[in-house]
Amino acid sequence: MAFIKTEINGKIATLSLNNESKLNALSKSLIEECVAFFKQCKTKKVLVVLIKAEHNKQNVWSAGHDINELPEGHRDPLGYYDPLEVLLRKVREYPGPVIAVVKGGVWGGACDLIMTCDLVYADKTSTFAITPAKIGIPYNITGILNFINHIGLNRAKEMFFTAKPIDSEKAEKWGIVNQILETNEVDARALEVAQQICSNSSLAISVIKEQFHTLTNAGASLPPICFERIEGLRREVYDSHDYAEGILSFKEKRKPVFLGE
Ligand code: YXS
Repeated sequence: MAFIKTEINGKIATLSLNNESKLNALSKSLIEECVAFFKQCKTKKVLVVLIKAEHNKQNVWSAGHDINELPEGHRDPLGYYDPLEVLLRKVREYPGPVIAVVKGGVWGGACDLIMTCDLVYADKTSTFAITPAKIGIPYNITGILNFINHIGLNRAKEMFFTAKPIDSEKAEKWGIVNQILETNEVDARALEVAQQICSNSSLAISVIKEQFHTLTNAGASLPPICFERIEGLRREVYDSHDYAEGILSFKEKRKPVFLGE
């Protein structure tokens, strides 16, 4: 594997993001390797998957969706088959707990990934930011619902509207993470929890995980006209000047000049 490191040890597997030159950005190639590994874990009846990231000098756990792979306009950047959305569904659907082990900055779609994991253990240097507004991107329904379900409406709005990182202390208070620990304690704590889980019934756990997922989505019925209006609004954004400018400014390493159109 070129973009992830993997290990399977009995009922516990470890997947480590390893895309150093792009700060572990969630590129299509990296996600294809993650999806293949989840399939391997299922075949080998792994119950718990730990998701970590190889350290880089910028201390970034993951810089989120690979911006270079976003369409440059006139196409939904976060459609159902977008690699990021495929990865989030793999985590949600895996028949066992997926535990994120976080050290450093978590950006954009990687923050959605963390919020999709079943448990999160992080160190004091960890920060969490969801940044579509900073890049001019229309986030999608499942992603926004994920944040609302996790941290509530006002906090989700603050994260989306400011696009600013939330520090580890606030992340623990808001329930983004289960526990904040010293950097040299995070891995051991996550492994301890994984081992505790593996001492229980894997069948009961996989059914309970499915129940959690079904129940958190139970109230989210959306009349077709509302869905269509949201998709129309999102198209206005990804057809806009600001969307193209957000991506171009990142590539040109300059501040974006948004016009609100
Ligand atoms: O210029 P080189 O080739 O050295 O590459 C640079 C960056 O271009 C690259 N890189 C990325 N490449 C693709 N996709 C990314 N998301 C990405 N982020 C970084 O990594 C090399 C080093 O980055 P650099 O020089 O900026 O490092 P830094 O220490 O000055 O700053 C670190 C960050 C993380 C603060 C900075 O790289 C940054 O702000 N990255 C973008 C974080 C972000 O907003 N991610 C959201 C991506 S879009 C997404 O996830 C969703 C679709 S949404 O936007 O809706 O949330």
